[in-house]
Amino acid sequence: MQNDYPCSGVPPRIALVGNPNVGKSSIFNQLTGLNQTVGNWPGKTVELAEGTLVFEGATIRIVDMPGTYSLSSYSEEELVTRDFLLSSAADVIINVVDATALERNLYLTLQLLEMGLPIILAVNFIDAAYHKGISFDFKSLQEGLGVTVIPVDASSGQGMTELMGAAMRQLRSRGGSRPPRPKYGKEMEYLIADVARELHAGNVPLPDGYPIEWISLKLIEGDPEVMRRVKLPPDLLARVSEKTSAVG
Ligand SMILES: Nc1nc2c(ncn2[C@@H]2O[C@H](COP(=O)(O)OP(=O)(O)OP(=O)(O)O)[C@@H](O)[C@H]2O)c(=O)[nH]1
Ligand SMILES: [Mg+2]
Repeated sequence: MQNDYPCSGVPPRIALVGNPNVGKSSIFNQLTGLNQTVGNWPGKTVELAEGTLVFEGATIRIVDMPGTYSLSSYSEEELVTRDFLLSSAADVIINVVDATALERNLYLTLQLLEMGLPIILAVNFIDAAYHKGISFDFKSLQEGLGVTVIPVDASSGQGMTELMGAAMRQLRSRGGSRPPRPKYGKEMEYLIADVARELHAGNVPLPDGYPIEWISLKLIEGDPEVMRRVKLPPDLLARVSEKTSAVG
């Protein structure tokens, strides 16, 4: 099966997302070589490098995102990345993590999963990790997160074919195999569902592509950017604040 993608005619796009210095650009260079251009995301000052590669006969676009530790809305990089990902600009996300600092890197992974995005995990710096004597149970990691995990070494290019193979499988599933959202305690899950119900019942306009449960979670957290973009009628705002403060 080749060239069989959701938007026929437009090459699918894969975004490389991860903490600063985890090897996103190295993977980008390994995959795209010299086929690169640099552009700005509309209305923002952050530059995004885009390149193309041909894999299994299909043309694929790859975007190298700026490094970010989180997807809250406190820096331009975070906001650009978040907007880009939530606007469905990428068909698949390769979340690049540093194998020598896996636990710290997985904080961003959880945020991507919260957003309901189709991610696969590239565990980079695998050479450095093995050198340090760190070993991994990739099967448990994969099962625990519900995402495909591929060990890679961007300095040598090891694992790139496997990584692209996994990305292509995700592309071909047409969004049908999105990983599950992480679940919180019973009380929090109840609150998320409750706020989502209120948004739905109140016919509140939501930004395109933003999952309603994610919006609910962000409203509960008081995320300033989501509060700005989702215009809650005053009575609904009061009810949401009341629910939120009852738990917090
Ligand atoms: N040993 C080893 N070095 C790597 C690997 N991947 C990247 N590097 C090195 O790590 C450094 C950072 O890599 P980059 O590709 O620039 O990382 P980045 O994620 O694009 O960084 P930012 O764009 O600043 O967020 C470079 O010196 C790379 O050569 C790897 O798998 N193994
Ligand atoms: Mg980079």
